[in-house]
Amino acid sequence: MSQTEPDEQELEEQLELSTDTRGILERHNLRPLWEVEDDFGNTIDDLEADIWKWEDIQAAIDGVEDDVPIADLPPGFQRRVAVPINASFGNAISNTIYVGVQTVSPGETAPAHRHGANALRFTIDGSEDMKTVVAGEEFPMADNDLITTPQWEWHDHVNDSDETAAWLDVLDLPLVLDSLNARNTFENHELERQPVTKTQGYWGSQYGQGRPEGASKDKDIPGPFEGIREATPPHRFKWSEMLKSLRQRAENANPDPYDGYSLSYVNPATGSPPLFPTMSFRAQLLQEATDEHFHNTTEVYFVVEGEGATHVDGEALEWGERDIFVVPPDATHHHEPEDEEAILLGMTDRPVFEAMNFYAEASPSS
Ligand code: 1HN
Repeated sequence: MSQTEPDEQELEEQLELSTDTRGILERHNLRPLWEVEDDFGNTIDDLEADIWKWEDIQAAIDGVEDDVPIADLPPGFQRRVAVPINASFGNAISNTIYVGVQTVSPGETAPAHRHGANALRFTIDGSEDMKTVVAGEEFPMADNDLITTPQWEWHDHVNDSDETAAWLDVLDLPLVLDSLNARNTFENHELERQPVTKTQGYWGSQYGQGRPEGASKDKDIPGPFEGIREATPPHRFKWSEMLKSLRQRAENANPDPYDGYSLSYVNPATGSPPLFPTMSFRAQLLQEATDEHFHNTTEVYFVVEGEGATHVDGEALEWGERDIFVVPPDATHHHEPEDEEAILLGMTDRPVFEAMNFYAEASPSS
């Protein structure tokens, strides 16, 4: 501290409030800003980088599957899920994005419900006979398919195959429940399985080549939310097609310096990213190390294929297939595939920042 700056003691004396003023403030639950400003931003700790290895997740979901049938779960979300918990946050991998790894055994159903949080499934072990039913349509879950469960759509998961299915659930749950405090937007369906009222392919067909008038409002069940953006429809992004698009990109375009050959999933209602108003998703093909950068958003990754490392503020998170890791806000990071190539699913809360004109990004050298 320089000689000319008043010390804290002096400052507090200058700011001494009269007994009258102090009394008025206290009686009416008011506080001077300078006495509370240090409390802002302290409800959660700084998020830290972390990684969950697939072999540990696998052991956990196998154990949970052996021990607990879905039908025995207590009332609540009724999903058999192992949830990566970031020790620096407490109840999810980050303070905006939640991920979990869910299993459904052959013959089981995860019962129908709906909620205000946006969700998607990214299939880890699936098949055409493992179906998530969303808004009246069965969506087969083949490996690496991404299927949306937009807010307030009924959804249940039905395993008609003879293998246990596993997938990644991604929701904007911490944002919706912890920050927005929107806790009363959850409802169980009266039936375990919602009636299938649509033919397979219906939702995709209405948001592909042609669009009915007022498509974003064309939901069977109107939600309690008045959205200002085009609502994301239920949609299956087949991995076979996404992979083809990635390969075409690698053949014909230059890689993004930070993300490699990267395609963001589009909201089929708008034809552009983000997939949800709160979260955006990228399929990223890495063939060489990316450049370092940092930004104020949180990024969560799932390793679709390959091995490598992501360097976060000098610390290496070494990853292999199906690992899950998180890169916190403002951390300088870059990716380094180990062999020829790797593919990541990148997940970000950037749309929330962009909605507030608040997104910021830089590279350490600039
Ligand atoms: C949910 O609805 C599912 O539908 C999975 O499979 C995980 C975690 C919290 C809240 C709702 C699902 C969830 C969830």
